[in-house]
Amino acid sequence: MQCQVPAQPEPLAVDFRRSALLIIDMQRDFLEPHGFGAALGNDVSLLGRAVAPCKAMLEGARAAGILVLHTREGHRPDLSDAPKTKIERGAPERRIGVAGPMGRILVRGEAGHGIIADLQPLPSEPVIDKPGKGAFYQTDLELLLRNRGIDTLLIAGVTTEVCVHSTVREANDRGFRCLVLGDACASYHPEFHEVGLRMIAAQGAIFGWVTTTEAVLAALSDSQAARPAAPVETVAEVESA
Ligand code: TIU
Repeated sequence: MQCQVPAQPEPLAVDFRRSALLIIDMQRDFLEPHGFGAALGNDVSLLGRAVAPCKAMLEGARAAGILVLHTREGHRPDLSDAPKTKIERGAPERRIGVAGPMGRILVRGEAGHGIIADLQPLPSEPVIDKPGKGAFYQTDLELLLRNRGIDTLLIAGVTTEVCVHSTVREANDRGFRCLVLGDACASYHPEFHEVGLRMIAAQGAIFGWVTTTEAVLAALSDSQAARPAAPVETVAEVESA
């Protein structure tokens, strides 16, 4: 059933049965002190504002039976999947692979690479480990979505102008409709967050649509209320069975 979700630049008709929630890189390395985000010189506390909206959307999606996928940016312990140009960025003592307070920075299996406690994936929810900023680059995300008949992505996570943007652009080019939950995304640079969201919705939704968690949850609730009740067997049908 199609449901209108208020959004920029215009309302979007969404069929929640063909939609998935994609939560991008809500990892300790980006949100907590001493991880990769901090190593790059950022104030990681600025990302905290996205946690409550992400959690509300996660709970709403789970309750409605919407497919939820999580992504994590990070690399193999031997860093063989990390381009030299990515490793060599930033101060030498705080680069990818270097030991930090939460383990080796942005390395799979280390504490900092994990998803924050508030948004822990359920065992049934796919976790996409990605070596790049975009979630489609060198991952099986597209295969998982196509096999489930998904055509619309509800997108949340960090950071707005980096991994969220890269993923929205990749998804848009692959024919997925992206509905970005602006309040469930965040950036170390509030101005980049604002402009990043505007860039997505500009030019008649050049990359996608931008909305709020509240608007999606309200539309989801409406769509469930409007769902036709299961057919009730008549007495005649029961007796003839
Ligand atoms: N630095 C920054 O803003 N972001 C990243 O490096 N990765 C993600 O956005 N996940």
